[in-house]
Amino acid sequence: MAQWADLLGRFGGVLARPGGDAVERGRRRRLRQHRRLLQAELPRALASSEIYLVYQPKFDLRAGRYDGVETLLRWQHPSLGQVDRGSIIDTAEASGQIHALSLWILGRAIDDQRSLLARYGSLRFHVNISGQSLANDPFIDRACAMISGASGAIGFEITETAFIANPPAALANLNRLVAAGVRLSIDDYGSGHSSLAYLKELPADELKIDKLFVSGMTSSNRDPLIVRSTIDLAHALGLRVVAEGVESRATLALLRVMGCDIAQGFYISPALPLVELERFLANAEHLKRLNDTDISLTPSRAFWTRAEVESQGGVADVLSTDE
Ligand code: G
Ligand code: MN
Repeated sequence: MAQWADLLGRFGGVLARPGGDAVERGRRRRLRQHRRLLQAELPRALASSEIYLVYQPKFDLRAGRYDGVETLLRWQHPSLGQVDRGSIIDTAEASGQIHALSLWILGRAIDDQRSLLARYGSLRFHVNISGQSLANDPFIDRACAMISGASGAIGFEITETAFIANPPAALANLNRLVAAGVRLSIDDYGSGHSSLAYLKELPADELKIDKLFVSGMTSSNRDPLIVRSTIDLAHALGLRVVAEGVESRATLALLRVMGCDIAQGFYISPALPLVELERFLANAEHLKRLNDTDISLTPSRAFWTRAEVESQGGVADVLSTDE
């Protein structure tokens, strides 16, 4: 009897879920090994050209021209292939390398911005910054010094993690960045990483609506209502609105009618290496395509309620485009 109780105690979990825990343990072990590998290789990869930056254009819907670019990190590993951006950031955060990585990204972005100065000097370069770095005074000192030497405007995209560790310290640092000319964007708004509480506190200039709500906007009944209300809320608070994940002409047209300020997404352009970004910016056909508002949608149509949208059978019905 004692033996049986002992066995149950030791193997009860496994008996209850045959194989389940072993599978989960295996998955976690592989994840840890993967992270350890990335962690060990990060410094080498930064010094080589395995890690590089790409830039996704942000299009100003009112002015009809490009407003800036978002800087995104890529790691083409020789044996692992393209490493997921989230894993790179998680690894750098867990191993104390995040400040060095963010400063490397900022430095590279400033260099690339300078190389575009002659033709595209007005483009603001936006960089994603971890909440850990925002709470770190030496990081902020270094970032402000670098930004004071930049040839153009810089923006930081941040999420609520900016506030988690030490809210007063983070706020003081954000205000220092703003004083240094940095525009702050609240990233991934609505996806669970940002909340209304942060809208009240952050000295931000811009709100980025998560692609979760934007990419399906013309095929969903609720998403367009959420997007429109968020645009109104942001405007009431004096924030500019960026919609990310714009994947179609119909979505761009709808956002324009709703008064959205800036659009970003595959329909405008995917993130591009610097040389391709330059080629994209110089191509007048793209600007023509993005400014083509020849779409049958009347402004009043942007102010539906859920009941109206549902009774019309969805937003797609009131949009007619020749995509
Ligand atoms: O949340 P953040 O702004 O960091 O996300 C940027 C990511 O979104 C990049 O990895 C980029 O490749 C991806 N992305 C950019 N444009 C689009 C788009 O139009 N649709 C989708 N699904 N993803 C996009
Ligand atoms: Mn971002």
